[in-house]
Amino acid sequence: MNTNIAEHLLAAGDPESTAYVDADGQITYAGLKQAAQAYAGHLVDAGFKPGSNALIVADDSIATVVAILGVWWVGGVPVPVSPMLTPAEIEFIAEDCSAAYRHVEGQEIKGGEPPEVAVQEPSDVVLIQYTSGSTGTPKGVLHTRAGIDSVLQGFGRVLALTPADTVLSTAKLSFGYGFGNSLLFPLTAGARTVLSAGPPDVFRVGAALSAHQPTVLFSVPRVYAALLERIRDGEAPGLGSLRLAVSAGEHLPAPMCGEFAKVCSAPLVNGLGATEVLHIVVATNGSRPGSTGIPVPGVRITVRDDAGDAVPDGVEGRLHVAGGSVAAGYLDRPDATARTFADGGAYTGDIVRRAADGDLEYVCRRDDVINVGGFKVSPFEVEAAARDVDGLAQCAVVGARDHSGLEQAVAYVVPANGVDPLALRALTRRAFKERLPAFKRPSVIEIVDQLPVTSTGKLARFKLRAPEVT
Ligand code: 3SK
Repeated sequence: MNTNIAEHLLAAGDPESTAYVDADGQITYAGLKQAAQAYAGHLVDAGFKPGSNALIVADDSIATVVAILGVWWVGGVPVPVSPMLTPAEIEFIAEDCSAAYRHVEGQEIKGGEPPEVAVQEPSDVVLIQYTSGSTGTPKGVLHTRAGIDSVLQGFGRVLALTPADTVLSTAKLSFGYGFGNSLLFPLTAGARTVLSAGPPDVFRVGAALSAHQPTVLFSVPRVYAALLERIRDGEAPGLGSLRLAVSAGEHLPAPMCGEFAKVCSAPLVNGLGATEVLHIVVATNGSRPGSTGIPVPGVRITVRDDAGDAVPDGVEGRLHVAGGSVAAGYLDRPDATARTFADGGAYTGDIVRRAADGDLEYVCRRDDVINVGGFKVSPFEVEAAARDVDGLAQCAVVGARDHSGLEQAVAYVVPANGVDPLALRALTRRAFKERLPAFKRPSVIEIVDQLPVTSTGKLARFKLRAPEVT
């Protein structure tokens, strides 16, 4: 096995086979290797040193994959970041990881002379992925070379991709789920991957399905819900080419899984993952409505109480993951690292229950984080964006389930005395638009007279979460 992860991934595919397709064209495995080596040469010319971090702020494209592989080739650490984040968020991350180089969207690369491939040891940190916790301050998750191998031997074996597969992921490379889907797994298998830039709306996904006939689709429940709605409306988006569909990022409601099985012969595998454990660590064996699945190879799961002790089957508790894909911790965050990476593994922040047969059932998040289509949103960050809106007395943001069982961010807003509720709603919406990236903005703003409180006078978020959003 090659020690350098880029060399390892680039060695897998048939040199003449197509590795990637994007809106501008396609590239073979041989072409990808050449482009990554040339990018690596450019990095050396630019003074980039092995072990340094390179921020990659770009949507999915062949150029983005080339940049990631080029950084790896010279022993650097790619830090993929979504271009959907605000400039302030991107600056924060650049500083936080002391980025020595930035690759940005549309950047013209003058390839340099191909340099020597760098050695990467199993314990070397080779990838930093940022995740927002309940506070909204992004934390860099440190993944090792060995961690990547573990995930390839873990969920990679469940997928069993082959060179005959064409992969399409609606989750982007800048998110943990998409990084595995569109880069780690298909390259290792020598498969062909379709990269689609722009928001992963159902029409774009439908068009990509029809145009590229993928055999494997990775997506999130809300995109599957939209695809099912189109099918119900008689607008078939072409699921016929699929041999496998994977749903992760957020909880998959049981009826949706059941409905998918009726319209598509491919199984819909439900997976649970987290950036802290690199990718999916629990997955169903085929379509199993209501189930979150069993551990993937190499992963040990326990359900624990607040003290870290295992709870009996049938009792809900914190999901604890142990195995090789557990990250080395957060970058420069010793306290958060100690809280999350504890007891010989990592806590994902999910509450689950295990049945006697080992099957896990998802219950909820343990913290206040809102999961909107796989994007983890801090309610406090959203509330802060509304804080100085004129005429706003109080604001609380929670996740509430809609009619299809998917979580939406809902802002409850209390007007100050005498303020027109409609005008306040418009002002609040504008503040969210100006200050937050689209995926963090509440889809509903409810005007209420007051916010519910507990007996000790604290905000009772659980009372706001209960109603269904229509
Ligand atoms: O759901 C997530 O947050 C996730 C993160 C990384 C990799 C895979 C998944 C599903």
